[in-house]
Amino acid sequence: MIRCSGLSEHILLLLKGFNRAFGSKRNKFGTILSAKELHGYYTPVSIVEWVRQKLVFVIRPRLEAALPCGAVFAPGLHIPTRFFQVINHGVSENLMNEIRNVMKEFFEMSDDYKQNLYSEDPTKKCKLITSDQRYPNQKPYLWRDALRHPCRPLEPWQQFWPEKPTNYRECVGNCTIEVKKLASRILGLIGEGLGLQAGYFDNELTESMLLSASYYPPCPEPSLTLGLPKHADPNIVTILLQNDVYGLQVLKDGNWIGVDPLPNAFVVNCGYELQIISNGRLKSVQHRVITNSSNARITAAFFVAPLEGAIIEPAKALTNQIHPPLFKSVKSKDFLTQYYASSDTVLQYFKA
Ligand SMILES: O=C(O)CCC(=O)C(=O)O
Repeated sequence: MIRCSGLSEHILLLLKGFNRAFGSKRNKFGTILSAKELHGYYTPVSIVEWVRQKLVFVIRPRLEAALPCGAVFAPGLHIPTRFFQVINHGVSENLMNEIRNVMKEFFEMSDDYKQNLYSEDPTKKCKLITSDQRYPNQKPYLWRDALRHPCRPLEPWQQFWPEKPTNYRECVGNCTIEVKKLASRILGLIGEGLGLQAGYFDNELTESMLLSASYYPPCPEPSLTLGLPKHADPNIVTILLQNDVYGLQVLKDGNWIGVDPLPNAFVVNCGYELQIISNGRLKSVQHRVITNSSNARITAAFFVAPLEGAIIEPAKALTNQIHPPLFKSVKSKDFLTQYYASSDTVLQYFKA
């Protein structure tokens, strides 16, 4: 029988200011910097300016009103470039709460129901996976359950999504529509910053979307586990909804930097396929998730991705004699196959 990690025997404590209280210290997975140490990296900038100037660190909007989508860098954050949080993004607070609740309800449902969705079949599109099965052989041990399924195009996938909680399909469907709109706006700004023609990403480059909802239960031995190991995403852009429990960290110059959850913010990060299209100007950033002993962390990651047949290559407008293409053209499907075989070394297979 599978043991989908349950929360019931644990007491929920609200975790606040966890990262700030951390200070700078080393654990077996690397150095964790405190917010104070990161203060010098604080640079206000809009998304367009950020991409244009290729700034190293981005945090807040200089001119909130100048952002066409109204999305702003959330105040008070210290996150390396290509990884940022947006607030005022247009997705309603109600919908964000609904999706958090529906995911919580799903992961806390009985194993009897969830085990029907569980699968180790790599070809199965809608499935629940858990780190338990491979636990004895993992290094480090992983501590996560995840529900993954394609969510765009809505048809034909919606029929394969969980039937319970009863509002799952409607809620995830609505959220997918809103997240897609947000992704289009953000990619519009990124395209503008790169100097690409308007609507560059409004096509097969962003027509697919995968949802990966993660549940990281409280862990009795956080120092021995990770929720997710170090990795960078393969796709165009990832939009992540977190609950209020800290766990996400981003790698910058050998240091792990915590991404404190902000109320109703989405975390946005670039994937390898955007790195190729931008001819290396936007780099996919490695990140990981740590565990904690008190609170369950729940997240929903929407991976905005190209259709399988879409060609991924450096945008013509970004290459010339001085800036030759750094990458070869590749079909998105073939890129993903290589990514799953080689993970963080994937780009070396497609160097021009
Ligand atoms: O759960 C998170 O905070 C990050 C999820 C993530 O990185 C992933 O699903 O690839």
